[in-house]
Amino acid sequence: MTETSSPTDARLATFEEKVANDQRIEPGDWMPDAFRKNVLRQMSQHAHSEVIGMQPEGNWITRAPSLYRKVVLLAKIQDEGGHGLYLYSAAETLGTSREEMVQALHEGKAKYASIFNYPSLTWADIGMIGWLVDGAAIVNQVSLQRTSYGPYSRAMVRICKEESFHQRQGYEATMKLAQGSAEQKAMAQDALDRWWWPSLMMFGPHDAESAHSGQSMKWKLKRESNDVLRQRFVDQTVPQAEFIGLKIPDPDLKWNEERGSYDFGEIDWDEFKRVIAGNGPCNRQRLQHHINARQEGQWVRDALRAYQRKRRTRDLPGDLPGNGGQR
Ligand code: FAQ
Repeated sequence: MTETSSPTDARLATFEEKVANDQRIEPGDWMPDAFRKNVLRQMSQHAHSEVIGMQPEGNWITRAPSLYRKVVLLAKIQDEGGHGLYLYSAAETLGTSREEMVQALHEGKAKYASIFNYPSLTWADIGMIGWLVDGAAIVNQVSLQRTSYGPYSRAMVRICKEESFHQRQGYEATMKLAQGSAEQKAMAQDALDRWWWPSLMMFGPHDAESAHSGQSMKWKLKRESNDVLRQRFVDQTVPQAEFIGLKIPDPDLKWNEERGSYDFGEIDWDEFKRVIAGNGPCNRQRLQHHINARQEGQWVRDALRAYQRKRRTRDLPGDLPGNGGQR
């Protein structure tokens, strides 16, 4: 440290060195406020997405076409709830409680992924959510396994394992429809037509328009840019659609030999902006459902708190056997 440098300079230097050396920033480490704010913003958005994302799929649990499909769907939706919990817990290490994050969601101050503001109209939409939405989520999350904030990175490792199963079950369900009757194939194509473009929007605005990307990439919070990840998703998904005989709804989609990638059409950014501003087809319904569920579950949280208070005052009807009186 030079004579003129402050303790903050030294802590900043340590932080930057860790990032440069690909070490993880841990909750007890000093970090710039802007870093803390940005990680929290992204993680809370991610956690809310996992939880709100349960709604369009939950819509089909009672109408799944077979017991097998119902069991798979139930397991998948429970996984998504679990992902939300890992992410809220990881985000809480930054000093903001889950209550505060949920409050911000309900007040419209925190976002969640735009895709979940679209309705799931037919059973084929459930296949599409697994194949395309989880497919897009994995492309992003594989890269986030190396994010610089330790708890986020570790949560991602676990989440990615489960998302792979989600993508595969969605693709398999879609494949079955595509191989079925003419009506079933048409239903799958209709769902692909409706979910394709919103899936591309999941990756966020173009890099040049992305407010946070520059700084997030410098901090290695984001490892790859929105456009790079979107292109990877297109390149891996187009052959999957061809394999099952479905057509991607994009007249500009074309293999580019020189780039070794697909060229594809422009996203309707006005639609994207409308949806993230709260005016998509289901925004109000999704948020209201979450608010209602939260209110209906209040008694459970109250009962847990009352139990915790009792434990603290040791005013319980007896100890658990064999624990030496420890609670
Ligand atoms: N939707 O500067 P950027 C899943 C906002 S999990 C809504 O580029 P950033 C599992 C952005 O927040 C899916 N808002 O932002 C599942 C910012 O606004 P703010 C969720 C969006 O953060 C499957 C503004 O636009 N995954 O699907 C969207 O650098 C099936 C400017 O954008 C994650 O959240 C959008 N699509 O990059 C569950 C992954 N895009 O905050 C159930 C983690 C952008 O300043 C069923 N997140 N915005 O008010 C990320 O990787 C990043 O946050 C991006 C956006 C890439 C989403």
